[in-house]
Amino acid sequence: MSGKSLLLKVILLGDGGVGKSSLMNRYVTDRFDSQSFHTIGVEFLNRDLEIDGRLVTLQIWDTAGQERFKSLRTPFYRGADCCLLTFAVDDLQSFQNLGCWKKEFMYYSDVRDPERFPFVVLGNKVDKEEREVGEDEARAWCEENGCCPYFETSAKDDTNVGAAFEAAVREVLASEDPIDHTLLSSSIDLHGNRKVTRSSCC
Ligand SMILES: Nc1nc2c(ncn2[C@@H]2O[C@H](COP(=O)(O)OP(=O)(O)O)[C@@H](O)[C@H]2O)c(=O)[nH]1
Ligand SMILES: [Mg+2]
Repeated sequence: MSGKSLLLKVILLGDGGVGKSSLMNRYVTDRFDSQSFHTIGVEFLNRDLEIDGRLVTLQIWDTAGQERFKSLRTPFYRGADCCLLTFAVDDLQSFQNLGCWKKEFMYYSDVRDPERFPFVVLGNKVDKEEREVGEDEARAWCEENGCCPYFETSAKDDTNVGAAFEAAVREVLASEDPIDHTLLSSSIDLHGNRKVTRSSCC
């Protein structure tokens, strides 16, 4: 894809181990590696896509390690256009922490219009047989928390990963004035060298 695109920054938030880095890497590089993703330590990856005839550069920020570097939260979150709240369907605690991550994001990101800020919820690892969180339960949480779209994903099987990121773009395009966004050339950026660790909310 060539030409100018709209730059949208999306942030993956959620407990350590739910699959944030795996989702980002599945979407951007179409790969899944059960061993090495948590050692790559990239800050963000870009992927270009076309949604409803518009060229978009999705800049996906992976938030590992923020709990150890609290001062980095604000610059990480600031300027985000959408937040992907992620839990693993085989990890009840990660689901129970969603509200906490949402609150933390609102607090540190300093968004202009909290009521209208777009969130998308991802229940990851649906390929696993043992579940601790049902789809109905997750959908009910989304209804109660601003009616955000919900996707059951698997970074491993590539289930709904593209659909979830595309929904994030649609949410942003539907909710915001696109003049706010920077125009960019198409590119893929590998940036940063942060050591990735398990994180948990609050
Ligand atoms: N079965 C399964 N395992 C996954 C999936 N996504 C991630 N994982 C595994 O879960 C672990 C944590 O994933 P990672 O992406 O590092 O989680 P993060 O800490 O949220 O970035 C790794 O061993 C991944 O291979 C998935 O969709 N299905
Ligand atoms: Mg990670």
